[in-house]
Amino acid sequence: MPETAVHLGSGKVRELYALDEERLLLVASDRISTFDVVLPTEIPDKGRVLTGLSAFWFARTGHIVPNHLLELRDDGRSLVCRRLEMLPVEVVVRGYLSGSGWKDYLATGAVCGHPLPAGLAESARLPAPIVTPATKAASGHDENIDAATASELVGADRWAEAERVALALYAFASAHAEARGIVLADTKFELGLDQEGTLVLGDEALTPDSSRFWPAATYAPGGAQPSYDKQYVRDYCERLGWDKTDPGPEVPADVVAGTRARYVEAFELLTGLAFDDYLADPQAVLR
Ligand code: PZK
Repeated sequence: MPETAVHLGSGKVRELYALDEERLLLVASDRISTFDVVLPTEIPDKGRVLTGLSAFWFARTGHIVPNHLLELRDDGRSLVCRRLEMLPVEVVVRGYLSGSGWKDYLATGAVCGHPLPAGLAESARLPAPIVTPATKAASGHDENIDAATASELVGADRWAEAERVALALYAFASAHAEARGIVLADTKFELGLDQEGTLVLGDEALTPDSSRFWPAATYAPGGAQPSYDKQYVRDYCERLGWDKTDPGPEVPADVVAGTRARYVEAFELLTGLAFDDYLADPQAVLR
């Protein structure tokens, strides 16, 4: 009997379906967002790159925390997952000072309640990685909160466990990435509870959409770093003079091809697997 999937929701670039009471299907599209707007032009295979990377990390981090992955489908872009009760807090780990962390540091000298040394440059490596919780605000944007607020939302013991797991995942993945030429500046984890109340890693994990990937070769603190994957698209949009409101611009073929190549390059560096081999047999990423 064929499975019927009930559409539960759309993210900016992916779709969520219910397969049954216990299982969800996460489908990654080829849509790309920049400056918070989804562009009308797709990046071929982007969804497969992100799905393959997530599956790669899930297969290699089970010793740190269990995760929701049940099956990587042979289309290479969808994951069958255990249904969890998601925590109402996003768990961001930052190893470098960028984005909202840099803005908070400039304004207050701290990031989500973590005091930091004075005089750090934009994109500086932090003395040690920090966990900065966030919640989905009504605006749809993430809103940084402090650890006390996160503890109130999920309980102090659960928050302590989430912090410990997130730091261990970041330590594992950032060491792997940096050895392969990619700086994992920061990354966002979404955790949930299974039916036994065990903490489980959900969502996508350690992809360029849930993280900041920077090329290690050109890393230089003192300014914003180029994005490993989206820089061509951003540069094109800046050259156009687009006002960054919806709708975004169509992107020309050379920018699409360059961007696709960057996604594929990140996939190949991190997994050690040729992307064509992933397309031929997605299960290869789990071995
Ligand atoms: C869950 N989202 C985000 C929204 C998407 C994704 N394992 C899980 N159990 C229960 N809920 C979720 C998950 C996961 N992962 C994820 N919302 C709920 C989301 C829209 C589209 F693809």
